[in-house]
Amino acid sequence: MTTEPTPTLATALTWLGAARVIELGHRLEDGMPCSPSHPGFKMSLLRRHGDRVNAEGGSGANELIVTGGHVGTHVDALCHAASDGLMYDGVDAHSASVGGRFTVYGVETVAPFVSRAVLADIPALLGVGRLEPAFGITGRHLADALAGVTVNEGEVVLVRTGWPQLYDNPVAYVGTETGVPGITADAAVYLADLGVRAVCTDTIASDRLLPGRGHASLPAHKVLLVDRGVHIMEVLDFEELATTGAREMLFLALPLRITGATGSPIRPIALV
Ligand code: UVW
Repeated sequence: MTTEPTPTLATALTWLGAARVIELGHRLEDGMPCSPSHPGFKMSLLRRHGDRVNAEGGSGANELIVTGGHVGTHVDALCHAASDGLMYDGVDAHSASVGGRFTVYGVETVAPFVSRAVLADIPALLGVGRLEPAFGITGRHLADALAGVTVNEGEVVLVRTGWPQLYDNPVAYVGTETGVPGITADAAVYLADLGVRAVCTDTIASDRLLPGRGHASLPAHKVLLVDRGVHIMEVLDFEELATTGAREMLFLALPLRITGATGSPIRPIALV
């Protein structure tokens, strides 16, 4: 018996047939930008070729990698944020962390992201190359940027600021003193009301960061992760995607299944 693909699968297959694969993330490497809230990335070869050589002349090299779970292009699990000691759905944050890991909402419970995504290109909307430091993206900006594009429940919204243009200058990109553009609490409510599963941004913290305030105040994180159960992906890069003019795409990002962790590196791609 043959079965017809579901409309969703048929759409995906059509996209795959015409696909251009666009990387939406950054490489993990020493010296990359890192939020002051997280331990940075460090990699070192532990065993080099020639350290141990077998009878046939063969050898294996390997490395030690040390990194925070929220370094580089990553996804936030729902246990990453709490407000007044409570996580999403009123789960008590203290009792949900046992033996150095979370027993509820750990990143291992986050299913792969394989869905349609839409791009809200805010610099294109405003006719600028990239947003100014500390620029606050509102729900109105998002509605205007997404005009004419349907957003369905369970999909993903990519919010572009143009900030990856500064990625090679970690101090400017992290923006502790100068601020970083990002979504306001108002924008977060707008996105959650769309029913999306995740919001992806191209900045270090997704939230708008005010000058001199560091990464301490993250109101959009509270709205999305704690109040509404919407995942956040950060440190993506939509610069190449923006040049294609695509406003919708097939989006894939797979978290590592690290038991009880609050976040995980991902490799997000768009098929357009
Ligand atoms: C920051 O780096 C502030 O982002 P998050 O902690 O949400 O991963």
